[in-house]
Amino acid sequence: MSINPGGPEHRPTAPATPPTTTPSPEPAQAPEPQNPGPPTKDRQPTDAKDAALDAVRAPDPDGPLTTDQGVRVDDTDNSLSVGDRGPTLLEDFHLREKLTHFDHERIPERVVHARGAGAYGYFEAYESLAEFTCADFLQEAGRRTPVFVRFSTVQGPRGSADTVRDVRGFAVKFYTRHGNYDLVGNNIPVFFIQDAAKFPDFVHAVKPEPPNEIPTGASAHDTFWDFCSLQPESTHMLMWAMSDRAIPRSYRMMQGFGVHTFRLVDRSGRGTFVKFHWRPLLGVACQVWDEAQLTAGRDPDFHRRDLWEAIADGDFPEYELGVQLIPEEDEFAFPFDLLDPTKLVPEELVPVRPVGRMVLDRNPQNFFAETEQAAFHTANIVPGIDFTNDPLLQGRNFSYLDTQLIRLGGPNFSQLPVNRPLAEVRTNHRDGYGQQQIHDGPSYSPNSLGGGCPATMGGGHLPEGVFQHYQERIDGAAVRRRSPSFADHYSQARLFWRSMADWEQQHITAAFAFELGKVGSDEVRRRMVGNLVHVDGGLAADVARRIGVPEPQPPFEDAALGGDAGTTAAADESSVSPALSLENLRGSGIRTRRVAVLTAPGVDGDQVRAARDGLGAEGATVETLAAHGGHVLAHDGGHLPVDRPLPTTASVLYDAVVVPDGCEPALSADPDAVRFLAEALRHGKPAALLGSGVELARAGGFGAPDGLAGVAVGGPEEPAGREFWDGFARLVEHHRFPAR
Ligand code: HDE
Repeated sequence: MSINPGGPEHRPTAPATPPTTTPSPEPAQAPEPQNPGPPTKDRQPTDAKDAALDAVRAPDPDGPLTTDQGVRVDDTDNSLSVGDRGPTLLEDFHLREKLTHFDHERIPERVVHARGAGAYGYFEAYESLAEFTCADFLQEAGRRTPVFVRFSTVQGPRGSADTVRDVRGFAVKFYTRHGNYDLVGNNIPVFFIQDAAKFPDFVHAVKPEPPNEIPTGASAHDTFWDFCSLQPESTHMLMWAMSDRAIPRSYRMMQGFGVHTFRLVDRSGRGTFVKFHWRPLLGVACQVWDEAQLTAGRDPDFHRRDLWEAIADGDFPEYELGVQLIPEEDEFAFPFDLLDPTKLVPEELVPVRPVGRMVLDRNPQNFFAETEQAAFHTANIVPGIDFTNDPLLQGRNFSYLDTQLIRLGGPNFSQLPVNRPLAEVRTNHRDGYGQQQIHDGPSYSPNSLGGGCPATMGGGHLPEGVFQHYQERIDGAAVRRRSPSFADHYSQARLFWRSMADWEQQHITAAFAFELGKVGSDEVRRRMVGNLVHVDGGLAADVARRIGVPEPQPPFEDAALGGDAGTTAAADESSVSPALSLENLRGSGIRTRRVAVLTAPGVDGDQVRAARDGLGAEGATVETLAAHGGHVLAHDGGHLPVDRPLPTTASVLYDAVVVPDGCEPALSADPDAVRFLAEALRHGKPAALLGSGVELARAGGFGAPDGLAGVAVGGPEEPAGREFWDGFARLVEHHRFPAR
């Protein structure tokens, strides 16, 4: 047997800090997680939010059909007409109600982040962060707070494919005892623009082009690159968007970031700057570009399905929340502005401190009611958390409320079950579309009638749980201009580039070449190459060559941007940030990795069983594929159950492949099987080839498969015992061998 692990050594992520005490008996507390599967009317609620939702869950109707008014219906299949072949009568109120309701079933999709998937779960604090914040969910080790999370793509409409090259949204709603807190982040720690005023321009540029609404779910088109080439502040984010971060393997395997610098505020009103990070326990894993494109065709719901199935199977996705804490007195200690959302704080300068974990343990019951109607808002903050003057964040604080008004049809969307806080709500707001509450008493303040007005707590020492804005001293003239401290657009783009492994740099170069290769305007392509010169001359030259525009020549001056516009000498040009490389973000173990075993009549049944047992014992999902469904006849006369017929699936839906002995010449004669393995090998996936299994690789054009990184070759005699599968599991753990 030979196992060629290739690539640098695996580095596991740091273990999560375990909670030090037991959960507190708070009302918003969740009992021990269990796999509830899709909710049923009989199961116990998993936490306080789940229990609250129970009150509005409509069970599968059991009993006679009625109208909206509760009138029992005699027939819902035939409309009321004059005779058998005559016109339909207007008095058929059931028909009219049925059609009217149907006609109004759609609401506007989100203007960005329209495509998404949601899940419930809980956040559990590791320790008290009371030294820095009075936020309820961070006060006590073990305290659990229910959450709802929505992951999304940005550019495509609701029905677009999951695996497009795009930023992913990572929005978390914490139902805390002091009200709802929304952390509306992305899987990339910086953004394309610095000021909210540019957001409509940016989105108009990246969305499909107006005349023909093309392309769907893609940024590889003229208007996007036109905008970016003229807006150098987008360069750092472009480096991330062209990296494999923009084609995640799964929502369960991507990081999340709050992006902006926020503020934690303690009981005494003292502020500390904070950057939020989510880190997936399974490690960060991405697809390769060809794989992502093929997946979009084979299973456009790839990420949505993956999340749903993992939760339904009890493999609850888990993420660790980390914070970078920056004392207020260090506000100006960095060579960039903390308020600039195109910059990150390198982890080597300010380490990420783990403060808790989030577990997603419950699928929604109804996509529309819960995931589609979930309304996130950056201004939903709670005591202990506050904003900064990041101009992008300030604009978001207006935009999210505004967008819900049109999307959810009025001001009462907070009363929708998924949005309803667990904390008590008592306001003087009244009326409006879709009002769900029957209010009593006066709705103004102050009042002396009725039960008196809801109390406020202004001034002096505030009791726990009352929000008071951070008292920042602000003094200045009203100006319309970008702060000079935001002018450096390239130092961190260069830092990112320098921090990438060779294969990551190759993928970034190829992605720029792909995207710009699809741009029709020669001027835009040249200008963009000119922009990349400021990141790396070699990158710019490589891209230029591939897309057929003149290569920039050293000393890499860019006329369009005026020399080295926007760079500063302040940044250390030799530093790297290892934390940015995917090499250092791999997970450990193979839990939930999908492994395909290709079989044909005559297959060595012992090897198939050994693969299933060996990899399955480590938590992988192992599936047996054959040309047809049912069973496949093994060499020993046994019948092996087939999980999926080959024509219904594809290698892009798996993480690794096993080809046992005994399947030749059948497999090599089957184009689906040949393609399956060849594609997996091209995409850098681990493969185990046993005995004649190597023939299938040869049939796919891989002449010497045993020399390939990530390929384990075993002899025919080998029923492939523990040692072999342990070794192969380590290859699967490595996930991809992109240098292949
Ligand atoms: Fe958003 N963004 N955004 N955004 N955003 C929306 O709100 C907006 C920005 C993000 O799963 C919209 O409810 C402006 C940064 C996520 O429901 C809208 C600006 C980051 C989601 C909106 C930004 C995000 C949205 C559309 C610049 C990462 C999906 C529907 C000033 C930190 C939330 C909606 C969900 C959604 C506006 C920039 C993340 C229109 C004006 C930066 C994850 O309000």
